[in-house]
Amino acid sequence: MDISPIIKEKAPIILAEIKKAKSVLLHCHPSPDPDSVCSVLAMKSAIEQLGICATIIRGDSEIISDGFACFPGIDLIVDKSFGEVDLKEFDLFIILDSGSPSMISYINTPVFPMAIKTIVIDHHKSNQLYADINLVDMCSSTAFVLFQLFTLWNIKLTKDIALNLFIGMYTDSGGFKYAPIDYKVFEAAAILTKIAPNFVDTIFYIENTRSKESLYFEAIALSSMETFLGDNIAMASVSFKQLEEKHIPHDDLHSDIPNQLKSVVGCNIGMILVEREPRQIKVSMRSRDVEKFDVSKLAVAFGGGGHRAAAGIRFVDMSLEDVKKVIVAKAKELYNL
Ligand SMILES: [Mn+2]
Repeated sequence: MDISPIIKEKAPIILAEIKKAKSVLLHCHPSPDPDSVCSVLAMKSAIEQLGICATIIRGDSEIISDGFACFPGIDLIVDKSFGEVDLKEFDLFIILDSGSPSMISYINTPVFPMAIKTIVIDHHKSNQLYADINLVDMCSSTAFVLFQLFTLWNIKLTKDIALNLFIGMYTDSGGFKYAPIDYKVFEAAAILTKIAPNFVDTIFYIENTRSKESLYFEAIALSSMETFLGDNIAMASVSFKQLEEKHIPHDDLHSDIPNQLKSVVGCNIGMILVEREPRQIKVSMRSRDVEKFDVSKLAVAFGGGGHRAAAGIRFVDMSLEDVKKVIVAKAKELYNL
């Protein structure tokens, strides 16, 4: 199995830090996706195999999606936000799948360096390398970075670890279809699915636990579609008022809308603007041409982050109309439209 050179270089350094620790803290990032949750669950199991304690906190999001109920170990996540943690109880914080301190907590953003040793393990191009030790490999998922680390550390891939790693790799790559993806990911997937053949049931469960509110949300979003800059940008937007009218909770705001928008020929960037709270707007973007339309550039210009193909931004104290204007103006400049 080919292992990425940067992972080979950092693997022994990170392992030495874990072995020195007595108690390790792990977190789910705000609005956690399966790569965030499955990666921390797999990491907790691996750390425990090494004979060391590990605690996962749920982080900013009050509820973890119903679709994740079948992830092995999900019940072990402690119901605490980052602000509720006493750092004195830990001597190492391993930060997974989080490109910036605001992905540890948006509500209670930590300041670095922290009072305890910190390690970042991530795959986001925009990662700010803010911890004491940073391992950022720009592959398809954090779970895939962990698969390689665990191989080097000789961690036994139990059925639970294998299922969590597989689900993180599968979902973050859109079902093995988003770049960067190559034979190495499939080699890893082959090893993991041999150990955890029940992966199909888990995928079915994730994809078939939708609420009707999440469909209302998609309906509102799609019917709001507008295009800008000669159709290069296709944008959907949903206001706080609309969320209230249909009683749509924050939990149901995940969607595939930006991907659907960028699937139209000529629409090179698909994006959705959601006013989650009055005048607080979350933007998710997808690119259909990562060479010409690297959306991480647009995100970083507004303090956001992500990858060339998928990125996000949060705006505070701005109206939907103003956010649209500033994004379109910046896109015009960045992409010479
Ligand atoms: Mn990820």
